[in-house]
Amino acid sequence: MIFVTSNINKVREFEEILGKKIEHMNIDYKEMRSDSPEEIAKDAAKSMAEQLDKAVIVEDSGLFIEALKGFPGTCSAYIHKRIGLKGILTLMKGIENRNCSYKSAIGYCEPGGQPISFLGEEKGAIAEEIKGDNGFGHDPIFIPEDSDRTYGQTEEAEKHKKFRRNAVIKLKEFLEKTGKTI
Ligand code: ITT
Repeated sequence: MIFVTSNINKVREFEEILGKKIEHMNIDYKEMRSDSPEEIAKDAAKSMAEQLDKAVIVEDSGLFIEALKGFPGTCSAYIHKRIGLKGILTLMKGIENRNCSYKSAIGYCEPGGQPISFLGEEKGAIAEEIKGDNGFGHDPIFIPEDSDRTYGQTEEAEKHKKFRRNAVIKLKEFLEKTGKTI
């Protein structure tokens, strides 16, 4: 089984949650267009499983901001590269409703099989300014529910992120139930 991703931070977080090293391949695969991270993860898992002729896991994640009707959502990586954290804060200037959620969808597929997905979600708020340099991506502007600090301000942020942990735990339980190992 192989984790296909171009994002080494995701590999580190999966390994932290699973407590073991996992095999990964750095492939920047094409993503279908959809508002659903689960749909994207399933589609990518299926095409990579056929291409590599191996059981594959992929992960599609993103930040969904309520006041921006779910933007940047499944376009999070693209938007992050283009306008960065400052761009998101500019879009959110003067907006009182800072509610958002982070989603992580893991897609799993075996060659010739049907893809399945596991979703992890976590509610939070968009910070007023960029804070901290732990973690990666949107961590310096994401304040998890019941906290007043961003994940950027949280030491060993990877140990605390519920959205990725919940998705990885669901995958792990599925694999254990079906007698497979990661
Ligand atoms: P893949 O090759 O696995 O697709 P990617 O980085 O392009 O890598 P996504 O398409 O899932 O991944 O994009 C999600 C983006 O959301 C990612 O580029 C980061 O900017 C951000 N992101 C993902 N996980 C995050 C996390 O735990 N904390 C903060 N930001 C995160």
